[in-house]
This record gives sequence, structure tokens and C-alpha cells, in this order.
Amino acid sequence: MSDQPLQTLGEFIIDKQDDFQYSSGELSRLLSAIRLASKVVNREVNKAGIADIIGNIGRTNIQGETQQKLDVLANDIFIKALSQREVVCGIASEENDDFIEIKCGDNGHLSKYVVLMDPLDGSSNIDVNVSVGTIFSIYRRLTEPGSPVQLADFLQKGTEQVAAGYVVYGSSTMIVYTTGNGVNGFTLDPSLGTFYLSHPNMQYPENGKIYSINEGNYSKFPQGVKNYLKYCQMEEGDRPYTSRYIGSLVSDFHRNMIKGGIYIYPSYAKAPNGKLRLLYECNPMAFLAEQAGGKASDGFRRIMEIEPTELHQRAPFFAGSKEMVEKAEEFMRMDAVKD
Ligand code: P6P
Repeated sequence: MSDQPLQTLGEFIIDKQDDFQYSSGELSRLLSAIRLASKVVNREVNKAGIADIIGNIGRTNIQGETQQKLDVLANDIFIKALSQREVVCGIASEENDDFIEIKCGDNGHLSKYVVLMDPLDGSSNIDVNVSVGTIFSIYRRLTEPGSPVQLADFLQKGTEQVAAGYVVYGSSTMIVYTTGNGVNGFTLDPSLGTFYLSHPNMQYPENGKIYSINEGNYSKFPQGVKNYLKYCQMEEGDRPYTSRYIGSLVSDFHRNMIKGGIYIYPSYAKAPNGKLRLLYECNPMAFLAEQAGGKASDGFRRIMEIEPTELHQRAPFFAGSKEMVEKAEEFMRMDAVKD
């Protein structure tokens, strides 16, 4: 361990505040609210096996997915932390059919940010003790400050994000985020309840040898994806690559960003737009991927250029090391030309 004092997340947020053109302290307070909520969720995730909070609550969300008790708990924890600090005027969540208007105290809706989130991604893994995550995406509102937030404030292209990140509740708990000036990772010291800068300036290796995809759906994949998988599995040069798929986007993405790799959730017959949600999964992860020197597309177009039309719309998702995503896109284009 170097003798350099470790910088805490709180110190980092303040130090970097001036990097941000709109710095008014509000974004710093917003990020601090996320930091607090992630510690509370981490505590609940870590005792899932003991407390009566594993299993489902017998309800499904708008996605038609069975809501786990921890899904709902994590959602409530983040909504409460963000609402109490009067730093957002609206929240959209995978767990809520519609967006939530946050009327802050007596200052009405003067907060200028909205947050979109997947409060506990990969939650079906909780019962089997596999890591899960929180994904968040932050925008400046478009409509008049002081007026109630509107759907238009949430339906913004990914290029308009002011910040994005994830919390990974794994062998250690980390917050990884960007405000458009690179990607930095902070690891929680649970004995102190403090996040320390552990992964400064995270960068995707240009290339990699890991591909992450649910090959159980192989028969339904577009031919371009099938051809790319055959390429990955071929005995040639530095191939075959290694298949690693945890079934938790945050964990697969995090490992691939450190080691090099590509994550793919393509469209297929049952899911013409894939499974992942554009606004609170694809866009924030795409912002991180690009800020870390990687790439993120729907197989053809830059994810962050997609014009959203619905809060919970889905998109095919290819993200990771630049050269791997570009090779996959090459196979997708070749197949499209043939059609
Ligand atoms: P499948 C979790 O539900 C999730 O949204 C991602 O975290 C994960 O990568 C993917 O879906 C897993 O989906 O269809 O492979 O089980």
C-alpha cells in the first residue's frame, strides 16, 4: 500500500467540482446522496441471507419482472436519499411505472437535475449470493425550473447526460462514475463506511479476450451475432476468446472494463429491442464505456445518439473494448447488407 493518503469520495467530489461547467454544488450534493444510499443498500444486500428480505414480494414491475424484496427496498432507499436533499426535481426508476415528481420543501421544483435509475440490477441473483448493482444516470432538466418536472426532462439522448455511474455490490462494494471527465472507481471500507479512490482514471483495454452474452438464446440471435460468436470461438491468432457471463450487467461490465472484453445483449425474436432499458441501463453504461475509451452501440448506432420516445424502452446493447465492439458491428453490418 503506498504511503499516499487515500482520497475519499467526498473529497474527490469537492475537488472535481470546478471541472464541471455547471458547478453550483448541487451536483456534488446529488452525488453525495447517491453515496449515502449506496451504503444503506450495501448493508441490506450484505444481510440478505439473514434478514427476511430475500425472495420476491409477489408483485411484478412494469417490465413484467417479479419484484424482489430488495428491489423495492433499494428503490425506496435511493428515492428517499435523493428527495430529502432537495437536489432533484424528478426521478425515474425501473421499479416505477411513471416518473416521480419531487417537490422539494418550499422551494418547489427549483432543483435542476433529474435522475434515472435501476436501483438493483441483476436482483434475481440475490438469492444465490451473486453480485448485483445500482445504475444511475443524471440529466439537467429541460423544462422551466420551478415548474413540475415533465416526461420531456427524462426523454433525453444519452449524449445529454451530465453524470452516470454504477454501484457494484460484489466481493467489495464500489462506486464507479463519470461527470464527463474520465471514469473513477471508489471502494468502500466497510469498517469506516467510507469510499476511497481505488481505481483512478479507469480505461478499457483497446482489445480484449472476454465476451459476455447469454448463449442460451443463441438460436434466436441475429445472424450477425451468431457470426461474431463463431469468430470469437475460432482457433486463430489470439482466439478462441473466453466466455464469461454473470447475468448481472454491472458485474460483467465492470470486469470487462478492467480486463478488456465485450458485453452483448442483442435483439432476438422474443425481444426485438433486446432486454436492457435504454434510459437507465444502456445510456449510463454507454457514457462510462466511452469515457473509459471503449464503445457502446446497438450493433449499428452509437447508443447515446438514440432519441428516446418512452421511459422504459429497450435497446440492443453492445459495449466494451473499442476494437471488440467494432468487430461485432462489422459482422452486424455484413449480415444487414445480405438481408
Ligand atoms: P438474461 C438483469 O436482469 C439484467 O438486466 C442484466 O443485469 C443482465 O446482464 C441481464 O439482464 C441478464 O439477462 O436474459 O441473460 O438472464
